Amino acid sequence: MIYKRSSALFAEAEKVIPGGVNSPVRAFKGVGGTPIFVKEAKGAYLYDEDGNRLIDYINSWGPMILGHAHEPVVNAVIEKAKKGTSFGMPTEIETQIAELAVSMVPNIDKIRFVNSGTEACMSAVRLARGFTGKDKIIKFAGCYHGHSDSFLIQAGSGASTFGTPNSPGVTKGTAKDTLLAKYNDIENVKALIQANKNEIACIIIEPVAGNMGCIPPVNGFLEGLRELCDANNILLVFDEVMTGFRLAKGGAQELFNINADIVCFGKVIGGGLPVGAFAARNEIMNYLAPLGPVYQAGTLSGNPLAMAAGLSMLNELNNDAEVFNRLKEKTAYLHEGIAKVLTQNNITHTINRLGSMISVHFDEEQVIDFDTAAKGNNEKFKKFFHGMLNAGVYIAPSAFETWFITDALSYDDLDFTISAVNTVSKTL
Ligand code: KE4
Repeated sequence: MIYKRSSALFAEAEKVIPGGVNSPVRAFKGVGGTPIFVKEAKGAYLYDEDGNRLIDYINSWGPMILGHAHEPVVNAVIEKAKKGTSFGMPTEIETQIAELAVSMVPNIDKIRFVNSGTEACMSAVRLARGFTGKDKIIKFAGCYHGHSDSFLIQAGSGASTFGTPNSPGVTKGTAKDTLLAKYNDIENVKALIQANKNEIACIIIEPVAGNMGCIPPVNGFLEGLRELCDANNILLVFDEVMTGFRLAKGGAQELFNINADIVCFGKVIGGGLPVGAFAARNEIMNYLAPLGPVYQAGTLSGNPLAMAAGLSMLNELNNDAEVFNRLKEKTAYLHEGIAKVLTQNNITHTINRLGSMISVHFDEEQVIDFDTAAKGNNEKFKKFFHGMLNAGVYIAPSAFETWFITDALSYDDLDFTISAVNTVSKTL
């Protein structure tokens, strides 16, 4: 594959945008080389600036679950744009998408729209702190909830596991209120709660982790968190920015039949436009301004253009009884095909999958948390990434990301992908 124009465009971008990108993961730092510039996309395919066609397994990191430029979504945006794009005043369409989301997702009475997953998770934590009157939060190593200060925390030194900033600009004062736990380790969570009695406002978790590769919860883990939260007056916050409207209509709450206290959304809910949201039962959501004391706001929150895209997307998913099964079956087919050819080529690997989320790890052992994900052979992953890219298949440019399956993928696309894995794995 030739990437001359992408390279030239990247050189120009670097002069006026930090690192040439508006979000770091796009810069290919995790795999080397220069990022691909996309010209346009349709269905399961990206068309880059050098005229290459790539089968897309990122789909804008999740939103394009029905494929790029999905007609009903595009038409809804075009029609809405003709009537104005934002007013900073209430519009009927906000109520329409809110009613639809509340009807699709269990255990929520109200929803507040924002402009990103970061904003949704940041606001959810503030609401949890305001509602409980407690300051500390528990997050999990390897889980990503956006770039709000409270989340940019790595494991603290020593047994205290108090957070320490993993980015300059995050203060020690902020970090001390973030406790870091191990994903899939309920005893570790229990110990943290014991060591911080009556100080923890919420536990925030990706119910299926997608930011250290795809890591499903082990049996009983989410149920254990629910019990610990109930016993200690702690709110359970599900960050469903990735899993929401992807694993099922009702997301992970429906799939695992577990009730979270606050649920965060992003990606799919916006149909490719900037939308995040957080939702809960009335008792909690009524704590939000202008009803209650917890402040949260946004100029473009609920703007009609983004709402038009999101409403169209949610309607498509809500009206198609088979879409989540099709996504699940396509992902299982891909899993089986990739596993078969990697095994035939004696490549040590493990594949994690749930619903339409999947990740390939060049790991000796099962990947169940950040530590085991970090043991993956990153050099092998880099070669794998570039080999697949040259074969015309675009996967996540990082070993710590998930592949996102779109319903626009045909079984021919999946077979093409499996064949590419077979060819590439002979070079690893
Ligand atoms: P945004 O602020 O990027 O819309 O959402 C933050 C976020 C929150 N929660 C989860 C579970 C997420 O996965 C994300 C964002 N995901 C990354 C991909 N792993 C977005 C890609 C990027 O940062 O450019």
